[in-house]
Amino acid sequence: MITTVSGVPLGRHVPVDVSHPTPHVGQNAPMSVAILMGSSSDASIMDDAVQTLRTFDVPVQVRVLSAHRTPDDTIAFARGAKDAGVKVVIAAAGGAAHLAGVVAATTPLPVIGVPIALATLDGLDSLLAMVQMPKGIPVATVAVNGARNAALLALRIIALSDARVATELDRFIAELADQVRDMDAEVVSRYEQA
Ligand code: RP5
Repeated sequence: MITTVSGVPLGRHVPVDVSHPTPHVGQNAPMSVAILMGSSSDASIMDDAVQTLRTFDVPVQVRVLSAHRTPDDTIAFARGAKDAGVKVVIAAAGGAAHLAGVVAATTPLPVIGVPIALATLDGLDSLLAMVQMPKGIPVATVAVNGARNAALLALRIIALSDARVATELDRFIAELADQVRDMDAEVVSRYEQA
């Protein structure tokens, strides 16, 4: 049961250790989601995805794999991901962000791209590089720095074949709605008094 969704805001900033190439979460468990990023500098954004998936008790593997700096490692990982038990890949990169496209080209798994905003161009470059994939090889691109939605989309995919995750997602969505109703009540009350 997810008691932390409303109690602890998803996205609290816990550093992600991406310095070691082996998974540090669910090491002996079957993998469900692989979170790839082009650099450890992306981890501060992608931590939100890691924490979201952990909140739902979905095993996560986090790796730094660069399409241009470690292309062989990236392709090797992508080619083996399905047999390794990965169900969904989340790929985050900034700039000429081809990581998600390269991964999607080398695995049949669904790939969710997270465009990372760098200091120049505010992430528009990353967004266009991911979202404008030519037809044939899809990357489901979320918003710039949209790590949490990437995780939630991955959870929706997993929920198609995992009743527990489906139930937890339903509860999460209901809690989101309750939070907005609370906001509504507070704002209505504030302006009624004014
Ligand atoms: C991309 O280049 C990475 O995904 C990162 O967003 C960006 C900058 O990388 P660093 O120079 O910080 O390693 O490949």
